Amino acid sequence: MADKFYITTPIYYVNARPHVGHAYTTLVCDAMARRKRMLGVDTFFLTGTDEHGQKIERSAADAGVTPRELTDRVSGEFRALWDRMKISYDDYIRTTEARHARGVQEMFRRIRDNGFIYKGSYTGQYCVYDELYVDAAGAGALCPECGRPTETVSEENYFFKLSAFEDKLLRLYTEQADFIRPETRRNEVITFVRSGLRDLSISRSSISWGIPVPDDPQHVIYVWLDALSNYCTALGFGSPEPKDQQRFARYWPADVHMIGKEIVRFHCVYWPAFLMAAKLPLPRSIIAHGWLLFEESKMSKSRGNIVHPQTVLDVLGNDALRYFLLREVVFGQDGGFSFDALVQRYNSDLANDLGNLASRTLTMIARYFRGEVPYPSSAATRTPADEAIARTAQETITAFGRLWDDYQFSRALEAAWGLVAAVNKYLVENSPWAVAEKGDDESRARLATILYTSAEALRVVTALVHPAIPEATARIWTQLGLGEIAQFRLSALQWGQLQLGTKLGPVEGVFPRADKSVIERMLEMERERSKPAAPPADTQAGQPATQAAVGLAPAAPAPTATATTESRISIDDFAKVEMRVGQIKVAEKVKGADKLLRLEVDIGTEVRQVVAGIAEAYAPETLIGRKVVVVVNLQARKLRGVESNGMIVAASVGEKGTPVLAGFLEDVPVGAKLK
Ligand code: ME8
Repeated sequence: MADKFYITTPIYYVNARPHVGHAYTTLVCDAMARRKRMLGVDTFFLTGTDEHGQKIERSAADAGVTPRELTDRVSGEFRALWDRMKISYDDYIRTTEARHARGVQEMFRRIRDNGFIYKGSYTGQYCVYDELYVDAAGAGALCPECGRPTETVSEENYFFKLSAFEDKLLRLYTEQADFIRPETRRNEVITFVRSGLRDLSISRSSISWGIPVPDDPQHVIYVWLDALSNYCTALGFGSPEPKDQQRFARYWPADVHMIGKEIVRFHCVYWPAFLMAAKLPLPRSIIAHGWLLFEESKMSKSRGNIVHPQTVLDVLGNDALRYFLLREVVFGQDGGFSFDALVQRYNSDLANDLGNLASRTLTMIARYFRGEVPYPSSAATRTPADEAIARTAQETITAFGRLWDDYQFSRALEAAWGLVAAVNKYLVENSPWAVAEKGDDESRARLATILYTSAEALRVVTALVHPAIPEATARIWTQLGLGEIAQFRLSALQWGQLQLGTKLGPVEGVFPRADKSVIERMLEMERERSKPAAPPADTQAGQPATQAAVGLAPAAPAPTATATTESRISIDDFAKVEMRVGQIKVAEKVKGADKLLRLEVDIGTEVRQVVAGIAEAYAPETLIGRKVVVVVNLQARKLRGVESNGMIVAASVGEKGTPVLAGFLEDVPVGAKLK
């Protein structure tokens, strides 16, 4: 087993207040860190806030405060929330700290001294929302990541020779197969890198809210180079202090960078390239999880559909939020958040299943054995039902570890609850309350065995799920008379360790049942907490674009007026056109055709090859993963010898009919029908 474990969350932007999406990433990391510590692994868990860049500078200006005031306030809010959620972080880095600036400058210097930085001039599009340079798009073009309008940047910059790392990165993804997980993300990254990497601008001279470039303070360092370096600077990278250097040497490279799927490119392409250029070891793995959706779209400030974790904490508590998210969301995939589902899970799994197991087992030991764990009867008199629980518990220990280590948190918890259900059934079938009525010696021995078996199974489950629901399990552990759960070594866990005669602590319920009114209460609290949802200022609204199609034919000229009444079609005519949401998996130029791209588009039921006349407006690599509208019931045609099975819908803008792909502001499932 590795002797150290270093895990990080993304550092969160301070332009928005924390929501359940941020809490999800952080609590997953916290749960992983807790299990590692329980296994005796020297663990370092880092989180923090990302405070520089144009986006933050503007948010502060909009709020009428200085960037420093904004960052102090919001960073403090994130930290207070993590403290309330008992997040066991070992350090909290802020990119506005001096220790960070020093480390980032050292990173820049190393990359420069190794010959990977040069000065050049950049004119192109920049998405302030994603803090991303966007390739191959003209003035006013929309960001391929978020769909917001980009801004033209024209300045002298420092450039990073990203193009020099294409082969090295591809080799990394092949040789270190679990560098990027899950597999779908890995494939996207490989396709992106294979389609060619351009050098990257890594400084800005038109903004000042950032870390100055060493020896050239007119420039500030690109916010993503600044932000990514936090994973090193927090450990002490760039510090002259021996103790910082030792910490860096001890924990770097990171074992897990946990991120949401939208920042994969920064972590899996830019970050390893920066590290290679600085001649630093690479992280062991980057794990990208899916999004939490609320009312079916990605929970985010700009959509105004966030849930504040505080609401759930106020009403149902920390463990309820943690358990729900770890159990309900299939890790790696998008998952919906709803108050109904939260309360249902809480009541069925926590209040009913685990809560009942704990309270009846402990109450009966208190009542029938004066609060001391009883002696089970000799092996010869144990029943197959007793043995089955022991076996299930032992199997659950193994299965839980295997699933958890494979990031299948939901299935690991399901396995643990399988044991809970088995013991609850065992209790019903063996009715210790009825056995207790009898009072003869044999019945007394039987009662002891049943209650020992349930208490031991309860101990096993409690230890296993402590990283997921730390507070209630700590209380159950104390009630079992076992002291501090954090001191327990999970690596030693096996059936039969509960010592006979262990004196129980005071018994109390851990999960009071929630009635239906709590849903309304939480919704009301959310209404109070959320400001009225104004449409985001930076969406595409008002684009002077008319719908046209690009696909089989080059972009059609933009119509000058909408159809007259006479030429309108019936709804039945329209219904003949079948349009679906597709996701681009592969994009490449068609040889010998300047305007055409060959796309492979997942339309839910199959992956289609479509040839689209959008090559002059979109670089292929910017399209991977993008969701588009596909006309799926057109007859197949060949263009330049390549078969096209459908058409991608786009607006045709301006005199030249520049195509702008139709898309969605909300996240929509692949295959969804348009009507
Ligand atoms: O991207 N569902 O910061 P950020 C699940 N500063 N997770 C979500 C989520 C959702 N709806 N919304 C946010 C940045 N997250 C950069 C990172 S790292 C060097 C710099 C989580 O405030 C998820 O982990 O936009 C996502 O990657 C992160 O918050 C983005 O936070």
